[in-house]
Amino acid sequence: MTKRVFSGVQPTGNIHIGNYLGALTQFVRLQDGNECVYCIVDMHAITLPKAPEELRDNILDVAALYIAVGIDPARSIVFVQSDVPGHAELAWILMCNSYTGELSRMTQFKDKSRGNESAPTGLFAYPVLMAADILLYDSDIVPVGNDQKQHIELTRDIAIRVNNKYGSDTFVVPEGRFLKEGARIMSLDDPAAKMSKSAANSLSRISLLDDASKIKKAIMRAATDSDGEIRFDPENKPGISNLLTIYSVFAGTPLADLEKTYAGQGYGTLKKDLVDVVTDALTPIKQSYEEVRHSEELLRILKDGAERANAISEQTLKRVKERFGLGSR
Ligand code: AQP
Repeated sequence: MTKRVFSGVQPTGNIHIGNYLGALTQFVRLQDGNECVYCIVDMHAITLPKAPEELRDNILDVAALYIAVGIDPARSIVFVQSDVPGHAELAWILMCNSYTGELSRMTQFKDKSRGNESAPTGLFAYPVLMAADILLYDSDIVPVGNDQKQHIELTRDIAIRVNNKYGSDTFVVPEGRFLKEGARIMSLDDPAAKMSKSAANSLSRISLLDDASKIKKAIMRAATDSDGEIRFDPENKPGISNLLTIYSVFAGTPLADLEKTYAGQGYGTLKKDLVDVVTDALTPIKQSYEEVRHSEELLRILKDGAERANAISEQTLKRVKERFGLGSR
């Protein structure tokens, strides 16, 4: 039976190779044999302050990058979250079925609110909006990076809780889909932290739209250790292991083969080759992005995607509201 796939990316800056390797490569592959719904989750992007013009640009950048990496709008639904009002509506219903205790345990909330006496309520409720995004489309599979594991578990908990109360077929209970390799690409300047769009140091990441000189600078300056041995050992050698992972996934070369190829060679040689591997992989993506980013076609894709997403969303909300006894009829 055809499965429904749902996932999204926040328009909080340019998509980086962590987003790409952990999530987007899965989005593309899962189009074969599944019904896919891919969202640009702009309402998540305003949980922290964001300039309106920048947000609007970022939304279209993410949409263009979706198409550029190989998401096919003829097969998959591609749309912007705020164009479908059902997300906010279902989020409220789910908020009434989730608890402050479980939300306080979310590590992403703890990280993003650290150092602030008071955080926006939306930042706290972010995982409930994410649960609504997923449950709204009766999604079976949610391809994401490892950092989203806790949020997927919470989504499942909420779905099961509601099903127990209002009927076992109120929601489809989704499953997260995580890759073995690439599910957590680490920051280039600090391999203890994950690569992130919003980290202050732009050399901590490689964005899909970076030019060759930025890619070179970021990789050549990437933090490593001082023992000089090229070995995959994330615990003791996180910097080199991160570079080997990026190399392995982009080139399609097993880690063990890379270890053999580079045995006895310096970190500089590995880094120089990795610059070429990443630059070659990103060049065609950048070209496709340029072709589509300012086209009328992109706006048409998003309009059509919103219509298709709305049609599914309305059906789910009708069912859920009936179960909850909401509305006048
Ligand atoms: N470093 C990463 N390695 C692998 N996968 C990653 N993802 C994020 N970072 C990595 C996955 O990319 C998808 C989209 O992420 P998102 O836009 O929802 O936001 P995020 O997880 O909060 O990612 P960022 O890049 O760190 O954004 P900011 O800085 O805005 O918080 C998700 O599937 C995510 O798991």
